[in-house]
Amino acid sequence: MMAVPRRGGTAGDFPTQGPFSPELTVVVPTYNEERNVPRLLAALDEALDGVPYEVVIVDDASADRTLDAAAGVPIRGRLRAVRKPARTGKPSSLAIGLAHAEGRHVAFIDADMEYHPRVLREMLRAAAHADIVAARRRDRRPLPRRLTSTGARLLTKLLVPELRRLGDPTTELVLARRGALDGLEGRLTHIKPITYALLDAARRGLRIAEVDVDVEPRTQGTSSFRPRWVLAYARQLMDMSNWLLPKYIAVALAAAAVARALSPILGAASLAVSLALRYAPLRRHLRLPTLLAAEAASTTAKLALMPLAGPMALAVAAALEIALIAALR
Ligand SMILES: Nc1nc2c(ncn2[C@@H]2O[C@H](COP(=O)(O)OP(=O)(O)OP(=O)(O)O)[C@@H](O)[C@H]2O)c(=O)[nH]1
Ligand SMILES: [Mg+2]
Repeated sequence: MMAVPRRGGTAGDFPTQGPFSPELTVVVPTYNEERNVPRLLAALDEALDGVPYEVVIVDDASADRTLDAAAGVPIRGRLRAVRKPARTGKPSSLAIGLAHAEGRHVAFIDADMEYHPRVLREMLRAAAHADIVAARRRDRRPLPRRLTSTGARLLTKLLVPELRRLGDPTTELVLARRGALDGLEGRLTHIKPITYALLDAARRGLRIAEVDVDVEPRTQGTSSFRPRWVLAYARQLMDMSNWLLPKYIAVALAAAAVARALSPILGAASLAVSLALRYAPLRRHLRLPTLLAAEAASTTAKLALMPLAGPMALAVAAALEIALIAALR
């Protein structure tokens, strides 16, 4: 960690005498953002006029002059930077930033100006009545990026009931009371750490508020987005939903095989055995009415479609059952 020396002799308006206790720490992960960081800092400083704040930049061994560019911007808040020796990614950078944050509130914001820092002011206001404030995005980025984003959002709502009531659980911008994030430093390992933080808050019964924000496409520098992040998020989704779907599919297949073997002896009662075999190992994750509704819908679909679609009916019925298991929990 280093305090970034400032050119132009400005010492900042806030850290005058005694310990500096900022109202807000803004954590900014950077990788090759020399063109954006000065714009971001200037916009932050303007947006946070009158708020004692600090910025913690966590730079991942950028190949350009990101940190020098940051040091050249005179701002009123305190600027600190962590220069990591090697690139280990944005999630671990947020965790490092959080560990260094000394503000009463902490915000994470990207350096690329897709979210304009002026929204932080409104989020800080909203934090008076909430533990964590999430930016609900109105997306103006190009269609392919928007589609990935929308897909991730919808799947998250389908698979993670605790996040269903949020408009945008996959947002990349939050502002929280520092205390609401205590203990998260070591657990921000997923590709979308902010979504994980929101889930953690929801599970602990903390108050989550949302504020609308426009997202503009980046105009400077290059995106770090990689298609493999999509796969990494699919994994995170499984994790956040306790791997219910893969578990359910495995258990349902095993139960169906047992019920089939028993059906000559037990007749229709083998259906009850099949249901019991599915419910028993998963009852912590699944309510009985959910299982019964999914089974009823899938059987109806199978019977109705069989004459028209033959074996396809089995696939449709299975997909319906799985979707209902996810949606009704
Ligand atoms: N510390 C650190 N920051 C990173 C890394 N990769 C990206 N970032 C920063 O994380 C923020 C978001 O990265 P972007 O490249 O804009 O990724 P994105 O917003 O998912 O993708 P776009 O939609 O293309 O903008 C920016 O501030 C980047 O500089 C990394 O490996 N380490
Ligand atoms: Mg971006």
